[in-house]
Amino acid sequence: MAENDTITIRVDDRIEQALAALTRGGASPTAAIEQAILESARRAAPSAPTAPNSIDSQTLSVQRKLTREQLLEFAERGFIVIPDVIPPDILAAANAAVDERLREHPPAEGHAGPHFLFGKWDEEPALAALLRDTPAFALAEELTGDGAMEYPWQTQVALTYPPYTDDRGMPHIDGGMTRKADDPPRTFTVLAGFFLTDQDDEDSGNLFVWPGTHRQHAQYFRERGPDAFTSYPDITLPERVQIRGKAGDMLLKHYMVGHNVGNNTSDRVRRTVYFRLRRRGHEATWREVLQDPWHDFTPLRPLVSAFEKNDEPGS
Ligand SMILES: O=C(O)CCC(=O)C(=O)O
Repeated sequence: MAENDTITIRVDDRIEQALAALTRGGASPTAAIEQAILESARRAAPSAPTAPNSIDSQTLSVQRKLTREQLLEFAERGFIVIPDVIPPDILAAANAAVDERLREHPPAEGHAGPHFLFGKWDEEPALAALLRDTPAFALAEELTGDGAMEYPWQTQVALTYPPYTDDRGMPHIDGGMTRKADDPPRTFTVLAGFFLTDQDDEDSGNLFVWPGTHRQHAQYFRERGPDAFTSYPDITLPERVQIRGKAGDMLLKHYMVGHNVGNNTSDRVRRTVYFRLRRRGHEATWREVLQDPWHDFTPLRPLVSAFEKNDEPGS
């Protein structure tokens, strides 16, 4: 990361950050100011050291701008992992919220494999905070342009209980593979994932992804038409990779990158929280989105010509 891509945030600066986030979410300016002050006071108060990797909560060094290399990597491979986006107090609160959800909805006794808990954004403040009260949303918005992204309506807690080995060997694309032909697919723009546990070892529940398949899938839908999205596209798959990250890191993944639940042969339950983000106006344009991997990503368009010269829609 280049030095001028990093900024030091002190507790007082968070008032400004929280205000921007809160007013964007539709709150009145007065309510936003009250909430921002309360939020800043809450953060400034000493908290119990429950975070897995405790660091100084008064001063955080976080990346607030994606580098050109990260933008290029996202465009080419379809995903990036940004380290240390989540401060320890927000991480600890999210883990506590997951503990609570698991008390209400535990997996079956002896369960091994994926266990998903879906909730509503408005009803899960400790999970929403991962995206709303950190630099995460602004970082995601850099892919679509300032002010272009919407907050999601849903939260997903993705857990993988060991021992689990994925035997499908195949990716999927969310939201369309089992739809009825007359129903529009539930496409979106970017998957934002937050690691609540370390996933930096091989087979520790890391998400499986097939790099670059967002571009292959778009090519397929240009050839067959977007209404062909009722099953997984018949493409030659590249080698899959495991997404690696530490608790507190954030994944940004292009919607159309093929992915799947990864193996967990570690001795710990894997925890990730996902949000499916849409660019404003996305839903009406799902046919264009499936054919043009840059449809929602205006800032990426000038960067992609190097590897997309002969592969642009309409060429
Ligand atoms: O378990 C994971 O991280 C992946 C979940 C997944 O593939 C999905 O929700 O579409």
